[in-house]
Amino acid sequence: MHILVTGGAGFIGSCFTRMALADALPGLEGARITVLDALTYAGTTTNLTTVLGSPRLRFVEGDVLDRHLADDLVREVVGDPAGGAVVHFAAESHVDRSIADAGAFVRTNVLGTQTLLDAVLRAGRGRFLHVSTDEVYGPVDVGGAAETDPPAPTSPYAASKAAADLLALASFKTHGTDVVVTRGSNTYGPHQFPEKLVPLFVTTLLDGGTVPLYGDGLNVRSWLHVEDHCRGIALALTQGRAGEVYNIGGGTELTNTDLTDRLLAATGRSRSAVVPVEDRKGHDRRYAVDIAKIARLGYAPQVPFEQGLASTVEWYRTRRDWWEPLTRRAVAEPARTASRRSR
Ligand code: NAD
Ligand code: TDX
Repeated sequence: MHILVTGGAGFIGSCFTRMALADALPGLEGARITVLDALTYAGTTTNLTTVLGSPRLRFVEGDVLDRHLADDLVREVVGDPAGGAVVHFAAESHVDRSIADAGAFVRTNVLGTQTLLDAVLRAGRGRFLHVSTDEVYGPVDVGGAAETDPPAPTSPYAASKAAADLLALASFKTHGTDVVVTRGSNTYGPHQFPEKLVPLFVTTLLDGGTVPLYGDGLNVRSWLHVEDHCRGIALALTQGRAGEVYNIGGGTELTNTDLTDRLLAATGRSRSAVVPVEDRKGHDRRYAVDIAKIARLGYAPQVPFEQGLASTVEWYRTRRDWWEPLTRRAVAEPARTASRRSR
């Protein structure tokens, strides 16, 4: 199989690429991967250093909004004699940035997804897996959102992802495109850009700084290790039914305060390192998904949270070479979102 992985230089897409090339994703053994990534502030080829020499990997720097490039790459992967597919990770992914400026979110997440769907339609075959998020359901008071629950997104980020989900499903219903959508929970692990809670707090605490806890700290998130997320995506890609949505969760629900306490313990810092700050605008209280549907395909999270968090903290402790250049860059150009980067 030949897979076009958009956003393959980012956090989850690069994990998917590394795992696929290590034959660690059941059903995708031997797959060839073409990564398409614009190398925005969130993408770096250093996430692919260990696999860049693989004869099964090709890296293409480019934008999912580039219709001609999308046509060429999609045609190439679906024309592979072993079959081809698109796994679409590329997105603007940080909620706070979408609150500050939603434009890049609409361009990449909505128009970019439609550009790829059009390319698949023109190619006439090939599965399109859209990597979406539990945030499209909006806040969930009790229990877990089921795939049949209607989208009710709150933030501009979540609204752009919900729009992309609906466009992907519309392509299935209208044109019969072979579309599958996954909706994953908050994902953590190595190689995550230090702006999301876990990597921001870990790197700041390791540096002796203070971390900003929004509002009362009691918002609840459900945590999913990045390798479990990738295994779920691979399962939906190989076993999922066309036109269907699959939630992917990790099962560990924590308030932000609980999670922060664990990160303080893991980095040897005290509560005085936590600064309560003004709440995020429109801050969703709780996300949670019901994973019964993908469990019926054989999915179960494999990484125990304590183990996954400990190894993630250890990764950041030992990989300053990875994150220090990124944090320096972010300090120099904080508001830059969709701009190109040199490698
Ligand atoms: P990320 O921000 O780490 O990576 C995004 C990647 O997409 C980067 O490599 C970036 O350079 C690339 N990109 C951005 N705009 C592009 C464009 N116009 N053309 C080509 N490439 C572009 O994101 P992530 O955390 O790895 O998330 C990947 C996907 O998973 C996203 O679609 C996100 O919505 C979804 N998701 C993320 C989480 C999470 O907790 N991180 C949870 C559920 C779903
Ligand atoms: O500095 C912070 N302080 C803080 O209290 C940050 C960055 C976050 N928070 C809170 C807000 C959330 O309740 O921590 C929680 C997690 O925040 P983020 O890491 O920004 O994640 P979230 O907003 O929940 O969204 C994430 O999960 C779903 C990803 O960013 C999305 O890409 C994914 O779709």
